Amino acid sequence: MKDIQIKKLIEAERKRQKRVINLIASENYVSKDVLEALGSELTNKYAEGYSAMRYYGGNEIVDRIENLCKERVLKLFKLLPNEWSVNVQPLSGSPANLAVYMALVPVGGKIMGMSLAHGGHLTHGHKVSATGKFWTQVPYGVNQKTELLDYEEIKQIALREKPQIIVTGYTACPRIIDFKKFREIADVSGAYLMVDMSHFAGLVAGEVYPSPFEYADVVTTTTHKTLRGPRAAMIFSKKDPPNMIGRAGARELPKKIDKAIFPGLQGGPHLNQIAAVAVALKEADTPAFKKYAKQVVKNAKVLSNELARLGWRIVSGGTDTHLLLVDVWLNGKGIGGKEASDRLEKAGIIVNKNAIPFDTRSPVDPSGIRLGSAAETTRGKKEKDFVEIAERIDKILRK
Ligand code: DSN
Repeated sequence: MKDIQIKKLIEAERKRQKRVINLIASENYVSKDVLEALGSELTNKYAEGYSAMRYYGGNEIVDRIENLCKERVLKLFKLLPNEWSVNVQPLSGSPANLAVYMALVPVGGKIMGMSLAHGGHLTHGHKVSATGKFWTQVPYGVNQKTELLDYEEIKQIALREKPQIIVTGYTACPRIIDFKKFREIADVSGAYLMVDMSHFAGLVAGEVYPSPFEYADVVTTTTHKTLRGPRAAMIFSKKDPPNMIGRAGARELPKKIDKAIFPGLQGGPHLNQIAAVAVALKEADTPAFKKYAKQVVKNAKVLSNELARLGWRIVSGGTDTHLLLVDVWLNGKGIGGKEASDRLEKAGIIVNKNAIPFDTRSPVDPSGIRLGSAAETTRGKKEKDFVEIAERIDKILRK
């Protein structure tokens, strides 16, 4: 690279990534092949539209790439092409979620999503996000005592508020979601069911987390968390959702979603990204990836158990996934989330500060930190390494 300034900064970031212990729950390390596809000449091509329906010429090859990416993802998640459609053009998770609402919820309508403070995502209708400005969020949360989802309470909210769409799948909830219960709630309240599986998509692919596809009408996901691909996203939509038969436009979900992505929200797709996603999907469709996903969950459980043994409170009492939320404030007996995250970073352990449900502190200095095992598992760490990491975290936080 001739640009020495950028070259040096990339090198510095590469070294930083190698040096630290990365426990950011939403990050991972991609393969060299994924990086190669991202840095390829595909970035030069404009291809507004969809395969065989583009607004520019010269798309013979990129059409094949986009089609291959779609084929691979349907195969990975065991979906039949006559039942599910997938759009692989979303640039990232936020536009993917926005596109679903644009397609399915009239402006001013209701999105029922978990509140950010309990582990939801900004794009599940939070008021500072576009999704909370064009639509109204009907928030739900976890039970104060158990810190788990209370499906009866969620059902009551849905029946009372009659949202157009119910969103499940979170950024800071470490437990397995009962998608069947959400389906029942969506059915009795007449809502679409959307699962945002961004965090656990790799765990679904690795068969260590239940697949949401049996129950959802729409599934969105980013591709760069546990799925270990480049930064991008996808939207899956059911071609003929059984509960929607007879509802206006029921058979039109994929068409509406495709239109919402292009021309609704985006212009030309990033084909280098789509090719890199295809590479990651092939990598995920292997026995080695299944082994990896299993190890991710084992490692997170060890980290959670060890930190609990050392006296830290784990929100909801543990984890079923790659992530855990640790209450470091401990009602004033511990330290704030910001200080915890700063101290850990100084010692080379990267985490993010995070609110815990019913937090009494501010979002900029909350009571918790969120930890994830996906990135370090990619680097080959096993249970014994996570025991050591827990001990190091404990020492640093107690200083
Ligand atoms: N910020 C991502 C996460 O860390 O979960 C989601 O957007």
